[in-house]
Amino acid sequence: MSFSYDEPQGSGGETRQAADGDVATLTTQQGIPVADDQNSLKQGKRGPTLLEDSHFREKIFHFDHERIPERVVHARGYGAHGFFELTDSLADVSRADIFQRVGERTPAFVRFSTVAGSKGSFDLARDVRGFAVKLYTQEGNWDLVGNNIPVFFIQDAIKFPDLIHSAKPEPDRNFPQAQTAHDNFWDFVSLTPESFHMIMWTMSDRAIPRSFRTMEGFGVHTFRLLDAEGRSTFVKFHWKPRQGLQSVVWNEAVKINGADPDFHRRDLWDAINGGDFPEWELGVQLFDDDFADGFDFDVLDATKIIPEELVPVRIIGRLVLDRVVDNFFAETEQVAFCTQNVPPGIDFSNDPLLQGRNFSYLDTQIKRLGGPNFTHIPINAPKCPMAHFQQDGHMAMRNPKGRANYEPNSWGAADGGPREDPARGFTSFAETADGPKQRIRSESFADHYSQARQFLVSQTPIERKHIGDALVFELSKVERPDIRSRVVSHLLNIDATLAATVADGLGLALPDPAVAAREPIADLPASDKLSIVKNGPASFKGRKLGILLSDGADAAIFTALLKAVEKEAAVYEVIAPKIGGVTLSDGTTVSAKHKIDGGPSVLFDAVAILVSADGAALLSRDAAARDFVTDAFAHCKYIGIGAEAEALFAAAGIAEDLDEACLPLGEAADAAPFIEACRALRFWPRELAVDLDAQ
Ligand code: HDE
Repeated sequence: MSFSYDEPQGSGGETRQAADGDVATLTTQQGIPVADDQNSLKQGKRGPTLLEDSHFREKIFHFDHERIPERVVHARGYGAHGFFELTDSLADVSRADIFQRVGERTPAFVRFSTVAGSKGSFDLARDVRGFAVKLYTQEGNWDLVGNNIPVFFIQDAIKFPDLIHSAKPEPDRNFPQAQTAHDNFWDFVSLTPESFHMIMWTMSDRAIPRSFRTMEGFGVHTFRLLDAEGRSTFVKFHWKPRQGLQSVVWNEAVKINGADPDFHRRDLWDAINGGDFPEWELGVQLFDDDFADGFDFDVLDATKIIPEELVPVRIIGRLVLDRVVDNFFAETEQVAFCTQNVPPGIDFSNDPLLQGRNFSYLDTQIKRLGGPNFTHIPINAPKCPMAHFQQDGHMAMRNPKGRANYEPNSWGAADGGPREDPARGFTSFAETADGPKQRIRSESFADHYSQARQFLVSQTPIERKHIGDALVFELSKVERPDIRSRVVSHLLNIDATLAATVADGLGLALPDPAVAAREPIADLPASDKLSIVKNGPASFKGRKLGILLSDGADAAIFTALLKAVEKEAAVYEVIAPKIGGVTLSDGTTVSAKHKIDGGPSVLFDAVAILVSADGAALLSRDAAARDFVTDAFAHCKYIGIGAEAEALFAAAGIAEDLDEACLPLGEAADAAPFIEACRALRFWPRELAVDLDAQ
């Protein structure tokens, strides 16, 4: 045993390690040393257990109370520590302390999540990903609680419970888990046309990211920055991954969820522990009232983006994740993000979704973490000085000393406690707001289709195809034909070809277009930034090669492959018929990370098959080995093929189909060109050859 309770976990502080040989004594929570942790106290050898056994009672009571309610949304998440470093000062537009001094680092904690699934669901659900960042600034915590998609399904927070109820498992049967492919979701969104821009994003490959490391993050709402004079500049926040954008394909996602439900958390854990620290640039889109007034859409409408072509993204810093948590519960589960946590110099806009969120998050944390003192939990505590008169409550850890616990008071500087500071303290933008009290949606929010179309036309052909495929898949799980038809009626207002493809895929007659709340403004120009394929990585760095080996595989080629992988700063894992590993042609042994059926090719970005003739003959008779190559092929991966591997491809029935992304690994000199080719990540033309829907 090597931990103590001296330092609260998640504080970043050192924990006391028992010296070698100096094993700590097991104690109760009260510190009483325990003599026997194997047997409860009984009356006689075979008699009843005694109520008197306080160690047993304490242990079981504590166990019974181990669970806290999971988050009502974003229950499944994974977090890591790091820092934000300012690279370009924003002092010209904001007095926020974090934006003043170039080069200064601010500690950060990030939690990524899926939205709909429960805590134990799988990582590769088709879903939005949460991208919540807590920045421990010197003027208090700033929580930028964003998503990996820059828009949202609804415009007003009052619809959030309905949206989430519709997406979660249906209440009578409690399925399906972690998916929107069911009647209730599509019923709700098809009756809520404002959701159709977001639907284009969630049906795109954005909703099945390859890794948390390869997705963007967005603050979504329009916020304000305030300078020292209280002048306001509107801002939208963007996190751009240095790793480039990358997603998986749907058939792969379905299989990854079975092969490794923890695919995304394992990926983050492995990358950080392997020293490959993921990094995002923080970008801001800054604009003023004139731009907002002249923009085709309302900047307060969270179902709209501001294309980067109209307002460029200015990069002002970088976020690096360089430390995994010490304890999942203490940090990732207990971290409590609140949109209303913004330091002086940042402020809210009137976006009705943001206004609603500012109420919801504090409320939900009090319920989830059991009381108002959740800010005393180390992961939530600010790292700057704090002083206030809030006191008591469950689990109060930090309590004020002295006599004054109110203000104003006349106890003087030493005993009187903290005082307000009008110059330094948080101030809100002095916005004028007037008008009748009413429940109304502004007319300026009414164009639901133009930006949905803009998103679609910004995609490459293969990405467009995936959107059509995803819609057909999801709607094929919807039982009521009238709901399917209603969805297609909205698609007709977005793109006639997409609507026709989806109707055809479902075997459905084309309905009339839905009646639009307002005529779409215009056919907006494509924006390259909206495509994943156009914003991929420049290298294979941080990607994973799966190397399928058999006994007798060529040692020189294997060594050359490892060198090429290392040069690219990529990683590899060996898959073999037996977990004990293989003996290569030169007699060296290589241990395996996976047995073949435990390491299917869906877990890798590219694969190489290095086998002997005997190995190929053996693997040809193995269904998992045949799946390994057919899946890699079907998922458009780059495949390196050793000289003897052909029999396996023949047995898998794809020997005749091999294309230019199936590269020879016949000699050591082939290794480097193969890894260089892998930079493209996928050979998309192949999908058109292997997918019946595309033919
Ligand atoms: Fe959330 N959301 N949300 N949300 N949200 C929560 O807070 C809510 C919305 C987002 O890793 C809850 O602590 C309302 C948009 C993330 O801990 C809850 C509305 C965006 C996370 C809540 C929204 C988000 C949450 C549940 C509509 C992207 C996970 C547990 C107005 C900009 C944070 C919790 C983490 C979590 C409410 C819409 C992002 C109930 C009412 C839009 C990343 O407070």
